[in-house]
Amino acid sequence: NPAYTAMWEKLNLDIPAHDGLLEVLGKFYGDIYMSQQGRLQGMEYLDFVLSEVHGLRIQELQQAKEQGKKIIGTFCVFVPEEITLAAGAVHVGLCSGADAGTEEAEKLVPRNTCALIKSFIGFKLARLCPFTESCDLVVGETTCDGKKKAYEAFAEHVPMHVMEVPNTKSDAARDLFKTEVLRYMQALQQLTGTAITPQALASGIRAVNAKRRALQRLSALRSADPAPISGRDALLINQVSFYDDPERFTHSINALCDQMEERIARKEGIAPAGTPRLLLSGCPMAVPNWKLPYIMESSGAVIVGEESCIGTRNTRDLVDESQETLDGMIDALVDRYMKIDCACFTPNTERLHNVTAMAQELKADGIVHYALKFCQPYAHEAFKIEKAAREKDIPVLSVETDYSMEDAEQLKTRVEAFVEMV
Ligand code: BJ8
Repeated sequence: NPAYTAMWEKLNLDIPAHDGLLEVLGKFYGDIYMSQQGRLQGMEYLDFVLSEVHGLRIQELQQAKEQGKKIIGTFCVFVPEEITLAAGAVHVGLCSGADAGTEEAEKLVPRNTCALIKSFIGFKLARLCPFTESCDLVVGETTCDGKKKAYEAFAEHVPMHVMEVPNTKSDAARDLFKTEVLRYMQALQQLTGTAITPQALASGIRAVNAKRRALQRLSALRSADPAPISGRDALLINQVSFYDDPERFTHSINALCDQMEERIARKEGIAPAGTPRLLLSGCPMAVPNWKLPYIMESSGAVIVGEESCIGTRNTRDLVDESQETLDGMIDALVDRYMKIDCACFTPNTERLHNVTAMAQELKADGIVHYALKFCQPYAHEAFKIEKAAREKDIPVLSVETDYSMEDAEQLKTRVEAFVEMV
């Protein structure tokens, strides 16, 4: 499409390298997604969104910019989308799930940095990501050491605002986070020239709650046996939730859930009843990081949930909608965000409860814990998750990997052995 090429040129992408990326991505998607039998019809919408992720969606962002809207890029579910929407801006997730520009990235961050961080830096330095190039502001956060130090280097390449996210859940930590939410509001008001009103924030809260409710509904329907949807498709839905228009997305996911309900009533599924059911837990899997889910589902299992930020960690809690004043809404928002059980917190015992409860609700036969190589917070918590799950007789397979395909065979062997055992 020549219009897209012109748009990508305007965004200063490396056109030949970007064409190559789209080709690889298209093939990868075909192998992993289009090869599935008995997919829900509603997934066509997701196929379309994904095929147009660097096309139509970027065109929409450019149109929004022409209308004076600002585009905000984020890497973490601690950055409140409600506030972004209240300022009339567009909120997109930027963290990337593929190796790109690694050599360049390693000039900015140490080699033993997780693949997710190297990827977002690599995508920027190699001029491959039209989302990053569309951003008027990129918002980082002080979560893990890798990210917070990487943002110092990244700030030399993109306009950045960094939110301080505390490491504990004390009262002082909550106060700090509230200050940071207010500071983010101020930064946005300055950038957009829009004052955030109680009405606008209430509407932002309602829109994001509605999106989270649709994803909660989807998550709950996956407790059915046979599983109504594959883990790959559910992961894709969660991935797309980070860059699609929130209202359109919510509408489409609710329609998909209607289809899932009909399918469940007919006792049909994506895999036969009795297929081993696994819960995937750990680091976020940004698009197009589908390696491990694909390996799991081609080893005779079906994934029934994602305990991750691209999954239930981002959707489990809602913001109280009963507040009427701006300050009341901000407090409600802070309370909701302080419930996030990210491994960057110490202690983070609520996650142990949340993972095992989720495995039980979804009738999972086992948990696959996934940590990216060099990710300290999740590698540490793998031990705790194993112990907490063992106490409930839930088997755990702990996996450490990255975005390369080099370990695919070895992973498959381990996953197959685990699936036979559960
Ligand atoms: S709330 S999980 S999105 S910080 S994988 S970059 S932790 S070294 S991503 Fe996260 Fe927010 Fe927490 Fe969620 Fe560091 Fe680990 Fe890399 Fe990670």
